[in-house]
Amino acid sequence: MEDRKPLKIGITCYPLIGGSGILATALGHELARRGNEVHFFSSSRPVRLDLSQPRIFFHEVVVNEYSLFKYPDYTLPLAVKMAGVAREKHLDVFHVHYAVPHATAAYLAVQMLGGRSARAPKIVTTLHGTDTTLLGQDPSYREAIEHALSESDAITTVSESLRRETLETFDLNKPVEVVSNFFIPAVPTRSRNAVRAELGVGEDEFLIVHTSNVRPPKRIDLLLRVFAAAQSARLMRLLILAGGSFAPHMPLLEELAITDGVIVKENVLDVEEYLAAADAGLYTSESESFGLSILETLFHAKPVVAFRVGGIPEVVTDGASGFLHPFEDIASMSASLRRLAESPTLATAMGKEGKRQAEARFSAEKIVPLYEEIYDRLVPCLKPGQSGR
Ligand code: GMT
Repeated sequence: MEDRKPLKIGITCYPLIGGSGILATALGHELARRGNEVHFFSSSRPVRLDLSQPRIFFHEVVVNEYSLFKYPDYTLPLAVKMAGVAREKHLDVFHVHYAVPHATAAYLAVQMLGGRSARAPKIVTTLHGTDTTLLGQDPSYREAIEHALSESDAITTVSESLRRETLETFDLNKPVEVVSNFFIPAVPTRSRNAVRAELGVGEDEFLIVHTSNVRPPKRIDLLLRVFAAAQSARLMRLLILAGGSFAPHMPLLEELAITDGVIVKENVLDVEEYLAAADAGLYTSESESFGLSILETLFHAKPVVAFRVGGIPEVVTDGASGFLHPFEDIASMSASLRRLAESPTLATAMGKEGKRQAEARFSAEKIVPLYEEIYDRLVPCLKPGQSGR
């Protein structure tokens, strides 16, 4: 870290609740802490971005709603903003998180700067999941994503599973590298008892936590059905930290008669104190390239019960840090929850093992240098005495 030349890096991401924006923000913070200058591009300040940190800058992309346009355009103002800042600040790298439309905007920005040359920023595109698994299959997007990836100088995915899917989906002219997600847990500001008191959950109750954007791939229907089937001698509660409206799922809560057991909190930005106050995590996604929320749960020493889909088996070790089950196997999943609820010793031991594995494999110290190595490989070396472009 000490003997490398700090770089000027432009990070483009979505600003609101979503794994790719959260990861991009944490990466920017770490890169700046390590001496790099980091410029964020987004339509509003990413929710977790701390602008008081040295070497962090934010460039808002303003979308004009011209009356001629039926749909506002974001890609062109983003590209123009990226080109303008790169020109003025001499950026070395554009690191875009989530291909659509960020990788295309980066390509356009480089074209506006005169095309690929030693002076234009290098483009690193990190695929996060649905940009490959959903949009990559959509005929209206596939070719544009493939083009932007082919014009990127490096492509990364957040798991081996997403790498395989990317290679199956797109015809690419360069390798796809895996750089896993990472997480830095915050120190909770409230005690477990204080958080449980706020939720109305007793110390002896088994508190299961689920945190997600509650969009269709998260399969909230299965989440509720697993919880409904899991009731045991020990009182169980399910806390859902929803990064969006939970209203569409309320009828199923009532149909399953679990309204009293389920606590829903919408648009919670600071999920960590709730993770720390829980006893286990439950995730029922039908596809998940990595599962950043799952990693956050492991970092708070809670065992995770999930389906064996996508990149989740790269994050959770079945039988050690949690239990993985075939997709839609509600009965075996609810049995695992009961097992954890009825054996606090097992739940604590698995939680500790999950935290140990998460720290060993997905810490910032381990992952962030992997991105720096990619940047350093792409950016032309300066001669001694030169400070930057
Ligand atoms: O979960 C989402 O739909 C949001 C999406 C995103 O790009 O913000 O999440 C994806 O990226 C996360 C960060 O890399 C991954 O942890 C999630 O697994 C991934 N989601 C899916 O693959 C469905």
